Amino acid sequence: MQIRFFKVRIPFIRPFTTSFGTEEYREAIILHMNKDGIDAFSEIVTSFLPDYGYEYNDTAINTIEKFLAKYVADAPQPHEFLDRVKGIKGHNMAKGAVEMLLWDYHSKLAGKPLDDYMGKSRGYANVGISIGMSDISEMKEQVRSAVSLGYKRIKVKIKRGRENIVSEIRDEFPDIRLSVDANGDYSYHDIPLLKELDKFELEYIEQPFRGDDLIYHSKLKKEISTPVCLDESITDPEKAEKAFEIGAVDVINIKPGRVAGLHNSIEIAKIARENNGHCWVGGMLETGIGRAFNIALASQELIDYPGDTSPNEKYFRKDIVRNPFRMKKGVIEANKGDGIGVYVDFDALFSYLVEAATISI
Ligand code: OSB
Ligand code: MG
Repeated sequence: MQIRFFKVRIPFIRPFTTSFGTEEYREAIILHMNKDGIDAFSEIVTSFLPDYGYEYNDTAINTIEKFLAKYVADAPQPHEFLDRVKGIKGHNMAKGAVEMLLWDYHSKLAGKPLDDYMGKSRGYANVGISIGMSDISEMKEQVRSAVSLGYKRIKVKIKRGRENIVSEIRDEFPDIRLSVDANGDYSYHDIPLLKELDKFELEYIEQPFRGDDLIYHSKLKKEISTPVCLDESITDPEKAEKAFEIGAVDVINIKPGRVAGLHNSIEIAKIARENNGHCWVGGMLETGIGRAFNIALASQELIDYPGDTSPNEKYFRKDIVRNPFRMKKGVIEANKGDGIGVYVDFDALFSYLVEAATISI
């Protein structure tokens, strides 16, 4: 059997800026495997830089080629695959891409849409949007447009020193469900600064402190009234347990890539529920392939908050799938086709291609 890699580079319509930097294009890696007549796909959600986490595109490809691919030849169930690679530390995004390839394969084999195959689905995802940093007038314009399109929650990126983004947007939009994401830009000494944000009635503040922290987040939670959401810090179900145990978190942004796939994503959603917390599904600026996994997960009844699963047409002029998601009134319906239910547009994919490789297993 073979696994094929396609590295594509898709320019963003407008650059995406977070506290860790600006990206002008998304360099995505698509995985493909054909087994017993079934074509399965998935996407590695790393970027070309180790900026969100330590993994990046080339480490992910390398990890899959060297250490993970051999465990896929007999197409194990996703959880069996995770069990087999337990001894390989970290590299969750590499593992997650392979794990999701197996979910697509098995749901197609079962003849079911992924959201139904995975668990109890409501059949649609409640959708919010993530807005990158730029000058305040441009950000307000994007918020205005998102509100008029019906997004159920608006998240804006912030960083230390740009707290004015919050006051400016809250002033113009007093009633919207608003959140902020700092991608770890604040430090423990900034707690007074973060306390200032309480008056803006944010739905939550996402990842104020470093991606490896739980302790300072738990200290922060004692000082502020705004709920705390963790993204980077929650790398597996055990981390989620610990975060609730020490009072470091109210809400979890679940990204299947970050936690090594959908199996752990569902475990984390259960943990959030058991602890009276909340959870939603985040995004990594994926193509329509990665987005399909996110939408299937976000459709699960266990997921109770609107996520960052906006259609990616605001990022890319042309997707690499023939049936990209469309949002209506803040809702995206899960695909009805087998598996991820998106169909790859190979002309589009090849037009963005920068590298391809095949490994035999
Ligand atoms: O922290 O949620 C994040 C994009 C790249 C890296 C980190 C994050 C994000 C987003 C984008 O917020 C959300 C989306 O995919 O629409
Ligand atoms: Mg985030």
